[in-house]
Amino acid sequence: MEAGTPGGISVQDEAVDKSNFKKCNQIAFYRRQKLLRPGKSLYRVLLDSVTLSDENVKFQIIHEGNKVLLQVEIYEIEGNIFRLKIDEASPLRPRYKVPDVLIKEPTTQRLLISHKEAGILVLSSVNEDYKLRVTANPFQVELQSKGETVMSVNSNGLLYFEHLQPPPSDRYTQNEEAASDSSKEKQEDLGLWQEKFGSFLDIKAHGPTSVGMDFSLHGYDHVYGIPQHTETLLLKNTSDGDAYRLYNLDIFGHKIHEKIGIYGSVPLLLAHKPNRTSGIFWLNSSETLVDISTKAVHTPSRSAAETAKQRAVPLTDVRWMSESGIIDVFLLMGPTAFDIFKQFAQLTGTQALPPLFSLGYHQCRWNYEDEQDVKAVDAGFDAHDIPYDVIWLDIEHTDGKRYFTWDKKKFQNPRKMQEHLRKRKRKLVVIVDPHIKVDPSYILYAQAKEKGYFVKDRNGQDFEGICWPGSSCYPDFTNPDVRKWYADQFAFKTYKGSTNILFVWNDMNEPSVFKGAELTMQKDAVHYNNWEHREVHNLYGFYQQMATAEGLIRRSSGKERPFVLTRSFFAGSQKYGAVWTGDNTAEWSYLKISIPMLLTINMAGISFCGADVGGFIGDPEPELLVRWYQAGAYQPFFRGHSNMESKRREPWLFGEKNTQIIRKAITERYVLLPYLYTLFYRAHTAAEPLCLCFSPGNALLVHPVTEKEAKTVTVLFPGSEEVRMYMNLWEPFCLGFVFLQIPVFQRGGTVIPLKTSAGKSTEWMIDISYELHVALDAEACAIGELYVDDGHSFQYLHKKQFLYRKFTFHKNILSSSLVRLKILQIDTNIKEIVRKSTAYLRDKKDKSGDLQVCNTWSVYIF
Ligand code: NBV
Repeated sequence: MEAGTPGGISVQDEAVDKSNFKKCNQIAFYRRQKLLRPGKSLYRVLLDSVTLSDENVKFQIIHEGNKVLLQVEIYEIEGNIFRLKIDEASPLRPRYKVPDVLIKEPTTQRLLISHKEAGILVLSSVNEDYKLRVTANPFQVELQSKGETVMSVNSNGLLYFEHLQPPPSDRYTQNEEAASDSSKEKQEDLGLWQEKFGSFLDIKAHGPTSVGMDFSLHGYDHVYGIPQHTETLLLKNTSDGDAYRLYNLDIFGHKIHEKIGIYGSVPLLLAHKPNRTSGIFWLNSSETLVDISTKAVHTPSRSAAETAKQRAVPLTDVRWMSESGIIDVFLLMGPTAFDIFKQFAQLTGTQALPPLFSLGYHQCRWNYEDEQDVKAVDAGFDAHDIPYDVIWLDIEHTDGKRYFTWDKKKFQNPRKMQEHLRKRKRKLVVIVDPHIKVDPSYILYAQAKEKGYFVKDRNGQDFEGICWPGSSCYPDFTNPDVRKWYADQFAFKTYKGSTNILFVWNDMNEPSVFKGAELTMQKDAVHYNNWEHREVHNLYGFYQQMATAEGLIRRSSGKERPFVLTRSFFAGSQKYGAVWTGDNTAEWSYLKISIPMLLTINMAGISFCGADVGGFIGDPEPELLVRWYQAGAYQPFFRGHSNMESKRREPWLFGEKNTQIIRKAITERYVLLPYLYTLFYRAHTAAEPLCLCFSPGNALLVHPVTEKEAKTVTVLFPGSEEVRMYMNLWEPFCLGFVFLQIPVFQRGGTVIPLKTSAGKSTEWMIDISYELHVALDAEACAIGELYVDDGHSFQYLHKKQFLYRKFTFHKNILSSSLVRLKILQIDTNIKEIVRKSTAYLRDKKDKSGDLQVCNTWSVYIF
């Protein structure tokens, strides 16, 4: 992937060299686990060992083959969640248990043992709604809700647990000469104590440590989640190919419809059937593979007469396999999809409330060259009357890729440049990658080296890898002291040339290591408390974003909300900011796949996500760029970005017609911000994901156009029929039916708050009035809400300084009730709008009889 350029490294081989990355069968723990086929499990419960406490039920299970004992703990957690933990009963050394992802130790409820005989143990939840039926031989757990089996655990006998062993004395690594060729080959094939991939050798100091388990989801044939893959929303059957891989990797030029993991992972899978949604959260940060297989099972007939009518019920088997750690799995029982989102947020936290500016449009490029370039691009937006909030600087703004510094020739006076932007009510985002240039005169390197803050290699030396600055070391963000030190680097007096309009972008934090195995860090590198990189790999980016967000909060003495974009993420990353889908390509298929990819990330708790508008790699044709703006305008994080080798693509470079459509798309976004911000408030406080059913929130249904020269688009309204709409990109017009540029619908029964017009940026819009869009349902009613605060501080939290109003339209009157008020001025404005809207609607009714009612979706002209 890399080629030399002066001062560092540059990339640009657009095709992925697939041989750099493993296929499933090149992963040793996967091969080992796959030797275990579905069948009767060799694990048996020792019923005598069962103990019950307020907190949990514990018992031991024994492997009939190797006689190793495992300790099982079952917890019921408040809010319809069950937790199953399995660890070795007496491990040689402690195994890794993922810290810092759960926001607190979950509150447990006492389980009751309602039955214990004949090899069966039945545990009941306090309210008796749920029962866990534990079968002793073989060990299996069935989770029932009011008599209905929802999920079963280990019913295919795939519980797999490699216990820690001392290294065998005749291990061929120690006695290579003596080992026979065939035993060498066998060992290598199983990859127990070492594993080769190309020229890379992973030495496993603690030997094989893999864990796995199967779950059967009864009645389900729709499963979702486990980002990040370039795949469809509905997860596919993996029986005939690769498993879904959760291993954060930097795959430049990644292809679509592949199951290899890219950049970030959230090990949460959701299963949906008509009356129930369930979730499996597999809390493990080592490399993980997920096999999915859906089949139809025939339910046993109750009587001979029924035989002919045997019902085929779907069943989805999900097999999780991780390289290391323990089994720590949360079974989220819903029963609704919204309950699942709440349950996951109860464990891992909700979306941080972003500063309002970050919901505006972001203009990025690798790279905006210098101060003049930044000013010119900024001025271009005003000259072309296009709103935008943030301009971004990529790696070239630094002094030789030393983050927290500036290239002194190109950015002679970064503060002055920021003051210029500040006057224009705009912000700056700069990139801060994790790798640190090996250079004793670079203060960051010197300090971290001296304090011992870098990740170590297996020999105890600082791990060195190649990245943009050349030879680089990697801060060990898993260490709380390192995170604190890193956060301190963002203090205004330490980060020279930074001001409070500067925010941060964390890239390359999988971590990306050119020339490393699969272009990432060696698994045998060593972190804080002696944990190997293999244990924490998927957490590296999560921790860097955590430390960065903390730094931005601290530089404002705890007053201001941070904005941090990260490429790599894990469960819980929503607490620290936004994520994006990485290096996509300027092709129609990438625009199309970005939609299910973003919906999947949303389902996994991270609402603030987006894809590079236009496609990062290559040059989009104008129609694609325009369509991408139209889609991006309705996605939570909205940033145009392009690669170093792509042609410039500021929105006004494609002729007046295209500029006009892009202007319209961005302007619509700004007009919609009150609604979007309210949705973020809901995500933040009530864990409601921003985008579901292609819709931001539940009031709008957006159907982005992802096809070239689209003339029609078929829209499937939730719970309703398909409708074909006619499209015209260049000239929206009406002909009996609605003709649109892109279809955006408002659900009947909703009120959405908007601004009456856009401004140059969010800060320019403070005084622009609000407007309410009311779409009535069949009963001529509608409801909605609006959240407003100062848009940047934590005062909404500490001093409850915000406005939250609910709107109701009923019996021809639009009324609004105050949920919370502290911002008087805005509220007077809102009350006035409500009064005027009611008068308007009454007037309309008087003139034309009944108000127009729309019981499904009304068209919101875009
Ligand atoms: O820092 C340069 C790029 C960045 O523009 C892009 O958004 C990241 O995903 N970065 C990757 C590193 C180089 C990619 C070839």
